[in-house]
Formats: sequence, C-alpha cells, structure tokens
Amino acid sequence: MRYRRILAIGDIHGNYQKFCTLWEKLAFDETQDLVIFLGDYTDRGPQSREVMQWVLSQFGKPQRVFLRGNHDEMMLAAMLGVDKDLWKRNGGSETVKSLRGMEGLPDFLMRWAQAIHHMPLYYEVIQDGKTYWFMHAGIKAGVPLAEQETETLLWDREFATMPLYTGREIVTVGHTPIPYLRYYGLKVPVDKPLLRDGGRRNLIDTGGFLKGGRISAIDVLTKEIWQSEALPELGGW
Ligand SMILES: [Mn+2]
Repeated sequence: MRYRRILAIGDIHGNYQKFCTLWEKLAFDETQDLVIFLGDYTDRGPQSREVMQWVLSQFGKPQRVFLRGNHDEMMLAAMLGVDKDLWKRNGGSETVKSLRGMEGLPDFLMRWAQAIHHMPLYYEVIQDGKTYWFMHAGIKAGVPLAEQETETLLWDREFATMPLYTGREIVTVGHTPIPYLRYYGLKVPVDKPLLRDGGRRNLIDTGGFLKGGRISAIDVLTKEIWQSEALPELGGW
C-alpha cells in the first residue's frame, strides 16, 4: 500500500484531553494513512487510564502501530514487581492515581501488560525509494535497525542532541522533550517539533506533559505538523 500520509505521534504521557484535540485534527483515515505512535502513553499526566483504554481500543486495528517507550517498559517492569520505585518517581505515581478504584483493574492491567509486551521497539517504512525509521528515543548511526540495542531505542539522548546525523534514513523519535534541548546548548523553538539535518532527524516530543505543553504529530512525507491544544488549565509537571 502506498500511503497518502505516514504520521508519527509523539509522547502522550497520560494527557488524554490534549491527545483527543490532536487526534481530531488529524482526521486519520485507515484506508489511506499509516500512523505510528512513538511510545510513552502513560505517566506524568492526569489521565493515563483514559489513554490506556483508548490505546487498547485501537490496538491491532489496521494501519496503526504502537511502539514501546521507556515509560511503557518501566511500567511493565513495575507490574512484574521490578524497579517499582523508579517508575513511580518518573511519573508512574500519577498513573497509579488515575487507575485507583477502577473496576476490573487486575484484568485491565493484564491486558495492558500484554499490549506493552507486543509493542515493537522500532518500525520501518519504505515508500518511493525513501526509508523511514521510527522508534521512541534514538539509534546509533551506521548500525542496521535490527541490530540496534534495546537500551538505545528506548533511552538514548545522544541521537537527539548530537550536532549532525549523516545517515540516509529519515528518522523520527520522541522521548527528548524539545524544551529540554536548550540544556544541551541547542537553540530550539518553544513548543514546535524540531526537524534537524534537512528533515532527516525529526524530534517530535514537544513536552505534552508540561504545563501548557502540546502533543505533536508529523507527516514524514510532507513534513506537515499538527499539534494538540495546550490546555494550560490542566496543569502538568
Ligand atoms: Mn517520554
């Protein structure tokens, strides 16, 4: 199938209301479009439960790819009883809060754990002779996709922050919030995705979990950008 749009959506982090404003603007059409979610569905924001329910309602439907993020990995480990405090300290406590008192919680968590288990760490699309790579955090340039380390795909900061990426593939990642890039000495737009190296390195986590932050999407074919409303009244980290 030749796609009209190949969309990537950045970190949602429990911000269901913001996400809904973005999803509506996208008017996703599974007969023409492909959408790839870059991971980090829960934690930090107030509505992780609603985001999880939405993801589960879409999981396995055509032309929707849900990648795994480091927060999803942390939550899975916590559900298995490993490093629970690490997850809670990194926004997992907000997820716990949003799930508290939920009817059928054990079953729901079981379904979520299975979903995370089935989320791939990366995705590749080739269209019109161009190769598009998607993952949560980053890659080591020059290493084939299938040989990238899990740690790099889920946690890397170097790919987003290094001065120049010279690979041939067009790579799109979330994970590193654009507002944080200034700590690496980069001049950055306040809340817009950052398209580096002529649009071959697209950073689209615009800090949707921050107060007034937005969730962003990109069509990697045209570089068109869509963003959620900022909804500052929702608060955030
Ligand atoms: Mn994230």
